[in-house]
Amino acid sequence: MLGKYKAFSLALYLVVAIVFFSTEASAVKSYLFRKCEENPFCKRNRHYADQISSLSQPWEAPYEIDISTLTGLKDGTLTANILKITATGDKVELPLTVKFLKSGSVRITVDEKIRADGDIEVYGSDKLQKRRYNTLDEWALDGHIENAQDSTIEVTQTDSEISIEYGNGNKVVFVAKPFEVKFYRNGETQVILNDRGLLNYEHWRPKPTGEDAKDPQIGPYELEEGLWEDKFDSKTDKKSKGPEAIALDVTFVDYKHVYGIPEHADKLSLRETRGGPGNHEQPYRLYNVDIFEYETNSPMAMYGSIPFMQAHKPSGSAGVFWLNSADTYVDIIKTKSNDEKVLNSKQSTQTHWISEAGLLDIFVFLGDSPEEINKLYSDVTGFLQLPQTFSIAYHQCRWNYNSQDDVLEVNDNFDKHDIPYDVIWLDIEYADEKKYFLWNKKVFPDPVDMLNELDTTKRKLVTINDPHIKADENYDIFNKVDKNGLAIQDAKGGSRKGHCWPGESIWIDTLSPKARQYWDSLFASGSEFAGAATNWHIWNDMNEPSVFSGPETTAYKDDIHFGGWEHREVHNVYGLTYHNATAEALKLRYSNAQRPFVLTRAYFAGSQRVGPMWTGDNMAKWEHLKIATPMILTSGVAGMPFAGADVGGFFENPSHELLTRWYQAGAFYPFFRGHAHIDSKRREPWVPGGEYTEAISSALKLRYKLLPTLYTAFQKSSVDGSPILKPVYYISPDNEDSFDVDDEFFVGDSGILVKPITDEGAISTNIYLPDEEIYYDYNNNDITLQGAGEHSYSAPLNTIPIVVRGGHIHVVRERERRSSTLMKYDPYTVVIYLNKDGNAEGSLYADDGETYNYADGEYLETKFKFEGTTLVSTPNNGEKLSKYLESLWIEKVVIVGYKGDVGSTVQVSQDETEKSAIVSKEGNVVVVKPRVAVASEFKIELGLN
Ligand code: NBV
Repeated sequence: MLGKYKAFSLALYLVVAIVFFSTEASAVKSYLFRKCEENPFCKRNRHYADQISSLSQPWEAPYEIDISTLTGLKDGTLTANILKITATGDKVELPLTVKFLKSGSVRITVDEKIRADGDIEVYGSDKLQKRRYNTLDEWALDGHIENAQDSTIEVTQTDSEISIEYGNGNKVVFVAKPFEVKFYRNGETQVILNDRGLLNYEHWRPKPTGEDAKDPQIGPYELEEGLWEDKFDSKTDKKSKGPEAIALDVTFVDYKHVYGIPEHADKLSLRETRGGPGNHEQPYRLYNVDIFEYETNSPMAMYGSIPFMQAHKPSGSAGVFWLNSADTYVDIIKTKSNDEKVLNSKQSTQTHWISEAGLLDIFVFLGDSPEEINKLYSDVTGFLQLPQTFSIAYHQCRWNYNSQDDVLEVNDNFDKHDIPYDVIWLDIEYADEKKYFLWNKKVFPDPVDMLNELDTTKRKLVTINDPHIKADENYDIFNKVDKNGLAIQDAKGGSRKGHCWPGESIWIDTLSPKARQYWDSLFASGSEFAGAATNWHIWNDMNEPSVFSGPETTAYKDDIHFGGWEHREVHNVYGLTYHNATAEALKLRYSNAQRPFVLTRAYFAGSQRVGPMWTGDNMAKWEHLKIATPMILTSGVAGMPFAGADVGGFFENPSHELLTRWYQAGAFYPFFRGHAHIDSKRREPWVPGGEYTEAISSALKLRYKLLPTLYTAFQKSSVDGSPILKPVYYISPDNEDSFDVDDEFFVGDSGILVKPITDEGAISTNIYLPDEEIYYDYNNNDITLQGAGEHSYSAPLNTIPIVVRGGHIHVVRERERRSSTLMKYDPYTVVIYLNKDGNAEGSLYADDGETYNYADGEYLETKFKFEGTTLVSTPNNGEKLSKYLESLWIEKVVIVGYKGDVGSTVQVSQDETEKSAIVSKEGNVVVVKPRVAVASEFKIELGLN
């Protein structure tokens, strides 16, 4: 029986795959993905907004706080009821909870009483929860959130409003009628919720019966479309829980720029979405989908969703986190400065958030700088997991390396060409008929041997693992997942079947603890797949989830997950649950002796705790190279800084020049991987040859040299949530001209400013300097640039435009090795770029780059400060210093921009001993060879001899 069915399903799969994934036509299949007006919940809310904004008299939103229900402050929390007055005059109770967090943020949650009490009818399925999805905290939040102490909060209440002072200089006022929430910081209004009265909480009501039955609860500005059933692309979504969308407007007062809400292939400073020159017509959509051949400069949904937006203005920053994992659209309008409706008549940004289901759950963050907002957001959703050093080195991937011999040959070729790399990757073709956890033994006869062989040069292997499981009764994993109910279920209660790479498939439901336990067992050490190898890591792809035969290439919204949640409610967080399950399984495999590495394509808020993401299937086109920079910057702004884009472009074949320029940009991506489609030609770094390979090789060597600087930036991000690649406005928060610069970036706090070349044939560019500091040309330290504005920079093929801002110190390793692990014991060079006053500061963080021992205090952390003629290091190390950390030393100090004479020796003091060291000066660059340990304090004084 299955045999016949299999043949049919294979044929169908081939058709589906050809239609969706043919490389012939290279344009996004936009008809597959729903525009706002094709997605009824979005259409209803945009329509509501349009109607209200066209009213000639002021609009009074039908929501109010019933002040009599307000409870006293307890455990940093206030509660009250919001009442929604429906078209029929009924009052719907919407319990409001306001939490003040210890970190200084506010969380506002609005539930729906009748659903929370379970007093509703769910049509068509008895397996579903009646309440709105309320366990998203478990996935998206860090789990260690503490509420503020009541003594730090001051509540004042009148009949019409509740005013609360909290945190440092923050105040929030809840206006009772119509419901509105205003946030202030330092006396200025910052953020207003329901400023425009677009709050729309679709309450439960009985389904109107009969063919043409009208819903009596529909108000004058509301549409009835799609409340009870939703059809798209010949698929019908039986909306068992009826209408349940939520929407709210959020105004950022006096803010001209907003950022974040990845993932979109668009600019860093978000555009308006209601039309007009340079603007979008469609709202930004957050819905994890396997978008194929995506277009650039678009608000279309992509593989990941982080519903976090940051706003910045010279006097401060703000952030909003809309904690919701359902299909979501965000409209953005910037008011004109002469608009009389706008407060203070300055320019503000109005946003409108629309989600199909779930709770209304919103966090508001106020701060003085963008970094402060990153910290507040990460306090809630968690910090980046400090990665292993190898994972921030270079990764070599393609779809596919075809056999064990192929892998080992590529590995050897790197050595032959003297090019460093750390990880080789295997795509889906390694698996026997795409049955993950089973090797195709014909071409990979002895994978464990291959892993061991790679280990001799300290290289690692990553294999791909997708959430679809081939429906094949001879595949043990399928049987176990299917029979034990560990797959996503269809509305009828069986495993949801659909099509993906292996043909007919089912999808593991990683919301289920049992499914995760089973997943753990598949990665256990000693398993047939990878034996006891310790250099094996994982890549999670297709975890939106991608379902070729499903609506919008993903799962059906009325599918069911563990706990009785509809797929609709958890769609955007599913990818995180799968990514998390894989990373937890690897932790168990390695008994927590090494940090897991798992790359993901789909992600949500909180994924930063698990592992890196990449921007999916880009194309070998200049415009894709260009858009990768703002995409990676946005990811960092939204708390997911370990991000990268396929170097070279996934689809099609890059010219040698494009490949070279992409490696030069990629050398700075936090996640740095070359990757290519199965139909593309080989393009490993040595393939183009001549000047191209030379330039690629030197970009790769630069990456390896900078690993200590990057690792220091990663560590900082792991404790304060700051981006690894910083948008220019982070460095010049007062300079409005810099707020939309997104074609260059700073590397952590190193002062290194990179402007990748992204135009064909370009041999020079303009670097924008955001301030009046001295900047040094990284490629020729004798050249300086100064003055806010654009500076021309010559960049022939072998040159990456890089300048370094005076006043910063960064640390590098200069010995060239085959992989990052082989650099582990190498000495450091401290590089100092002096500012206008002749001073500079910086830091270095180091640990074993592999284990969690740093959490027990096994790390080095040193601050460097150069003033006038003296460099002082001040270690602030962890409590335990291993022999390894004590062995780390500095062989060279380079001081750029030093004006004085240095003589021939300098004084170096460390651990109460003094010695002299050799010094030399050429142009404005001083080089000292001090031989000092990193672990203890030292001082170097110039100009004494
Ligand atoms: O597994 C094959 C590819 C993979 O190479 C790519 O990186 C993913 O984004 N995968 C998508 C599936 C098919 C793409 C056409």
